[in-house]
Amino acid sequence: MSKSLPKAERLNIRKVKELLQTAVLGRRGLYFREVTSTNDIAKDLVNESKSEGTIVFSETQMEGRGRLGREWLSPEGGLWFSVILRPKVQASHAAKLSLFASVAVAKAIHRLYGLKTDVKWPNDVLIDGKKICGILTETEIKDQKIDFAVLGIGVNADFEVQALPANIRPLTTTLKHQLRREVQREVLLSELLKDIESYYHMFEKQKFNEILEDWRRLASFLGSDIRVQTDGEIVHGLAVNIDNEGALVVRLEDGTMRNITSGSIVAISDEQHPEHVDE
Ligand code: BT5
Repeated sequence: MSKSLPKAERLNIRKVKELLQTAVLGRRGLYFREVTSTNDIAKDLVNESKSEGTIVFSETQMEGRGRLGREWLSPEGGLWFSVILRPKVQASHAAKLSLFASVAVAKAIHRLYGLKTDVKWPNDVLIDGKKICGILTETEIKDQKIDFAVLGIGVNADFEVQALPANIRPLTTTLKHQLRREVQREVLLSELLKDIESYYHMFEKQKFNEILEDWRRLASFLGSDIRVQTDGEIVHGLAVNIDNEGALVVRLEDGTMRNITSGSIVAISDEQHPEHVDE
């Protein structure tokens, strides 16, 4: 349990501060040994002055959340944190928050460890087809603009896959497992914040095409046959692209196109049809 976590295994906040290269993100942070969900704590802080960029970090979460009410398991050694953002951007762009966050995480992990990372619509980062990171973005909309967003980021960092239940292990990986060594979470967190901040600047400046292009480059499932669970049905077809709003575009077997705004990809075939991917 986190209460007995030895000091050497806790996140070293002083080291994170030394390593931090951001202007705003993570300059103010709250550290916990155990919380329900870092997103919940972050949401309570939103209305404090200068909340933008505040991060909430916890060694474990007792009620870590995924999307659509799903559970997010958060053993010790992970990087479980939330970032408060207050972009003055139209609500219609909110879906791009998770997209840019997943690109930032994928790039930082690749740069730090040389591992090949992919993104999977709408909010996952994968290594070898297995989930290394999940993102839960929660937004509040006011007057058709984003009032605040809480980016909840979970990276399976410095623990073994065996710390997770057997049923999700086949679809999951951790950095410790991939690298066969311990991971310095302080370094990882500061690099993640750097990349998230630079993509956040792009988002604020409405450079959406650049964000979407970077996302597409990392989305190796585009061009594959996929199955998507959405609104009580499974959609089967070819993953063609994401549209400018961040919806997944699937070509169905009868040739019609379907833009899916909410759902989860539940299967990706190994066979690629790259000629079908829109450039
Ligand atoms: C996500 O949901 O992937 C979003 C996860 C966001 C977690 C962060 S941690 C900090 C912040 N605080 C929170 O409470 N949440 C955020 P989704 O796409 O719905 O995926 C959830 C599914 O992933 C579950 O149903 C499991 O099958 C699987 N899963 C659960 N824990 C996992 C883990 N640690 N690693 C990989 N897969 C996991």
